[in-house]
Amino acid sequence: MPKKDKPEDEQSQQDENSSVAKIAETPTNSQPIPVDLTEDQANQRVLDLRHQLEYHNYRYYILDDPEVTDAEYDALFRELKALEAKFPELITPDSPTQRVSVGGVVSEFPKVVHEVPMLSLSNVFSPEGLAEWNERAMKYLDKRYQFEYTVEPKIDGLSVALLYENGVLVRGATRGDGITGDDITPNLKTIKSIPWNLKYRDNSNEPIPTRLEVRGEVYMPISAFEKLNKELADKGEKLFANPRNSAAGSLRQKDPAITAKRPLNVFIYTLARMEGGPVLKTQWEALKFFERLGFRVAPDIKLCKDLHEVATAVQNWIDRRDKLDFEIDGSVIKINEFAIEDRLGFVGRDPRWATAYKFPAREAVTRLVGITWTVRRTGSINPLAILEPVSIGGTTVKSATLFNIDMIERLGLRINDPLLIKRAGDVIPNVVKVMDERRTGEETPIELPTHCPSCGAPTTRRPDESGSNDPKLYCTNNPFNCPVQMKDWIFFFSAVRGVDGMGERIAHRFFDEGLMRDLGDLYYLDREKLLALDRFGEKSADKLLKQIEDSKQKPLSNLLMALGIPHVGVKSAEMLANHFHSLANLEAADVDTIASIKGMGRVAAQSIMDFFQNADNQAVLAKIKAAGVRTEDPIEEDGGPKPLAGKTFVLTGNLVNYGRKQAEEMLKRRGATIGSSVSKNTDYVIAGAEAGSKLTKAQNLGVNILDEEAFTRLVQD
Ligand code: 3BA
Repeated sequence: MPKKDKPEDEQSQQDENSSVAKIAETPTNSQPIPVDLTEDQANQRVLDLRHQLEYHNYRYYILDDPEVTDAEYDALFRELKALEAKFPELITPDSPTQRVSVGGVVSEFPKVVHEVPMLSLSNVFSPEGLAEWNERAMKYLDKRYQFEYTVEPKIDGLSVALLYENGVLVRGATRGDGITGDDITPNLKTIKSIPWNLKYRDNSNEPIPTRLEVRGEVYMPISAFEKLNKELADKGEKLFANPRNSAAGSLRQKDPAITAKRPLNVFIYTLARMEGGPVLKTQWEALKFFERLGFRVAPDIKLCKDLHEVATAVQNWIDRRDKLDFEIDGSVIKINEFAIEDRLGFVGRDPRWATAYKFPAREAVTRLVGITWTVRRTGSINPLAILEPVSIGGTTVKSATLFNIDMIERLGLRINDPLLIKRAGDVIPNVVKVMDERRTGEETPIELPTHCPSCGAPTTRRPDESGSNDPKLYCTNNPFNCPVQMKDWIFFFSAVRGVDGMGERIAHRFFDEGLMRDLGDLYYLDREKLLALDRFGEKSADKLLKQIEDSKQKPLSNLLMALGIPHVGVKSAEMLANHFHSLANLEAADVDTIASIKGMGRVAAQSIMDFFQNADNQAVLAKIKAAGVRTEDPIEEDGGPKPLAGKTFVLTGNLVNYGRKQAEEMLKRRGATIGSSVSKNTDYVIAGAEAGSKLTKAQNLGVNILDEEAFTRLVQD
């Protein structure tokens, strides 16, 4: 077993069990049961499965570091259940199927014995499975009985029990093995949504229960989990694999002050017992009661009249899964009436009156076949993990994002590594972690490209422009010398300009076929040449040319954005357009003027200067202008004429009759641009009393200098 950063006692506990090491080599060998299995063979397999399940339970519940996916665990569990059903004489009281949980509880928290055991839930995986569960419950009672059901989201967190005496929270505990849990009252008290004192939120005078135990799920919102991992990464600390693990890790802190800093939350979903409160007859009433008492209950829980409504409600949760800020791994269906629950009772550890409809797994383990390095328009060279194809929830996954080279290093990634992959929604999957225990010894290091895969220039490593700490690999060539950078830039430019017909493949093709060398060529595409291209029909050619023609009239901010100037995003493109009104004004501006625009940094200003001073870019811009592309916005008319349009003014010293801001406003209203420092691009300096170095600089550069009297004449009309 690989040594993990776990305390001594946990580690030795693992090593003592020699079967663990054996299991670890083949963690998920779940198999269909052969029909002609002898009892002897079945017994062998049952023992093997129990060892495996026990081990994985320990990894999951105690170490919070599972080695198999939930789906793989479920498969083993189902195989054991099926074998025990076929050979009931093999069932032993200590089988994982007979117990709530297995494995010792490793902790120094005080123990709590749950007076009402915390049970578990049976699983179904399909509408048919759900119908079978329903059938079994019906059979157990009276077939003609019409059930009502509640449908809840199944939060992927940790079950906890909260005990209130006379409305005061006196104890909070983990589920543990269902019989005994940990007393983590101080930690649970740090969770803002757990009330310390109960009161009726509708101001009812009903008595507060003298004794009340509710149970629910503690979880970490996905957004908070991502933020936490980012902070841990910045500090170079070990990351949590998923929100559930990070919630578990946060709850298990010995120091509640640490728990308090973790954004945990809770949903309450079941009543364990109550004394001195109202008589509640159904799960629905219980949920409403929880809300009245100030507990947090999951949103959109449905009360359903029949199985058809249940199926619809479940499907709703499947559809919403990717839009929620909490992870759900299924939906929980409960028979509403408590009276029926009591009559149904339990099978082993599972109540007959409830089941979990598990959603398709979104995780799978597969191998890293290789890395492809993709060059983007900014010159960044990004890794994409090429995977041995694996099916996740019905979709074949062949690749995963790695974001940046830092991720490769942080994961300790090697070629051939067994990886845990997670796919959420339609987005391209993520690598969660390396399954260290499944390494075979055939893993080889990943070599970062020393040269650009597109142009062969040396690569360099630096933080990306977002200002994050993540280093990226960059090509040292500019796009005019690096084909893939230019192709991606052409695609980006066209996309921002709204030329939808210019997809990534077409953009690359036009470049490869010599129709475009740079962005400027977009406006010079020749219809005949387009038609000469293989598989390019008249219809698509005309549509494309029309889109390009239409795009010429887009506002200045769109053009600035589309140019892809480093550090210029949508917001700054708009600020630049508002301030300068024309490309020509911006091109003529000096770095100080640009930097002095509110919200514009010096780094961005310098980047803009560099962009416009580059001769290759100037040639592209010349083509764009010559094509009749709109490069100015009409100045917002506030009535007055704009005699100072295109002129840059710098103010220095104190004016007697005007405040500084007031003077600037008067100039701006007449179309002037205000700069913060003097350069050769400054048209006029307004010098008041006690003017300092700016005046000297203006004199040295030969910039026109106006005194207050001249200023007054300028702004008179
Ligand atoms: N409802 C988990 N068990 C749940 C009360 C029963 C139950 C759950 C549930 C047994 C969820 C098993 C552990 C346990 C409290 C036992 C839910 C969720 N209902 N909505 C039917 O959202 N994860 N889990 N927890 N007692």
